[in-house]
This record gives sequence, structure tokens and C-alpha cells, in this order.
Amino acid sequence: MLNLHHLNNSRSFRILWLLEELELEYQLTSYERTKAYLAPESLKKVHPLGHTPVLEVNDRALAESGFIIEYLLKHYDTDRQFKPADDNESAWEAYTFWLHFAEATAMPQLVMRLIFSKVVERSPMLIKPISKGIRKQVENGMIKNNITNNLNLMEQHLQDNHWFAGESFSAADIQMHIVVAASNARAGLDKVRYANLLNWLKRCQERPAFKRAEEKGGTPEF
Ligand SMILES: N[C@@H](CCC(=O)N[C@@H](CS)C(=O)NCC(=O)O)C(=O)O
Repeated sequence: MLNLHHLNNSRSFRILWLLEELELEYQLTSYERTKAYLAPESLKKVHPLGHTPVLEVNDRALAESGFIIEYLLKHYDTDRQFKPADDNESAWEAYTFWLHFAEATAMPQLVMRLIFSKVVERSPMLIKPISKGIRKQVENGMIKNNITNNLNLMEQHLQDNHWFAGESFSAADIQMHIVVAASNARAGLDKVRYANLLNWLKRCQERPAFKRAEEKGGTPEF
């Protein structure tokens, strides 16, 4: 029996979406973020990290979205619908690169941006100008350039590839979705400069499994 522990507006949407793509039966346990935008303490009872996603498989609790994706594909995607074959060298490389890029390179920058915006939001009035100044320095000195470089690399890749692993949709698209969706939140990505990324985002959102995941776990907003 599979039980997905899902937090609203979070990476656990990836697993919800993959479970729907795989058309598996599963239980969904949903949580709401606290006022501090954290996971509720009760999640620590499910897994010591207290983060989502967590997938309970029988009596085991699996954490880390990339690992959970690989676990689900190994055990349930027996005809390799969502991962390129090992002998399809270019597709396999692209799949593996973007699967890791999402968490190792792209997400830390986006999380850093989120943390600084929360720091400003929660600063007492008196020190708000100071925290705003620090955020601006870090944003302009580091975060913005890194996020732009990342976006440019993704945009360039999608200029020649329909999906992140090449011709076919794969779990690398699922892993990358939050990266693009979060980058497109608030101000929105430039429609001309990032046309391929935005078209890809639309193709993801149009997938029936994505829509079913939204119905069950809410549209992810970042
Ligand atoms: N690298 C981990 C990151 C897990 C993670 O940080 N999850 C966030 C949600 S996107 C979380 O649970 N945050 C709540 C908290 O920090 O309290 C993964 O990909 O699963």
C-alpha cells in the first residue's frame, strides 16, 4: 500500500503527479503549511526530516523526491514509459542531468530567494529597511544571476527538445516542473525570452494526470 504525505504548494506535488501518471492506487495524506510557511510538526512522526514528500510503502517511509521518483519507476514503470532506456545514451544523459539539476542547482537558489522574502516579511517595522537592504544585496549580487543562468540553460535545452529528456515526456519533466513554475510565479517569466519554457509548462499542465493531481492536491502555487 502506498501513502503519500503531501504538503500544499510543495515538492510533494511531483510525487502526486507521478502516481497519477502511473495510474497507481494510493492513499493521500494532506497537510497545510503553517503560518511560518513550514511543514507541521506532526510530519516528524512520519519521517525524522519532517519534510515532504514522504511516501510510505508498506512499513517504510521514503523521503527525497528524486529518490522516490526513481523508486516508483523501478518498481512500477516496468515498460519504461517515464524514463529513457539505458541504451538511449543522449536521452538517458539528459534525463539524469535534469533530474539532478532540479534539486542540486536550481532549487537552492529559489529557496534562498523565498527565505529572504520571508525574512523581510517578518521583520519588525523598525528593522524592515535594513532587512530589505540585505535582501536586495543578496538578490542582485548572487541569486538573480544564478537564477537567470539556470533559466537560460533550460530555455536553450528546450529550444531543441520537446521535453527535458528529449522527444518523450519523462519523470525529469515532473522533477523540473516546480523549478519552472516557481520561477514563473509572481512577476512571471518574460514571454519572448522564455517562450520555450512557458510552452513546456503549458504542455505539462495540459496532461490529464497533472490535472488529476491538481484536483486531489491543489494547484501548486509558489
Ligand atoms: N530535497 C528534498 C527537499 C524536501 C523539502 O525541503 N521539502 C519542503 C517542501 S517543498 C518542506 O517540506 N518544507 C517544509 C519545512 O521545511 O518545514 C526533496 O526533494 O524531497
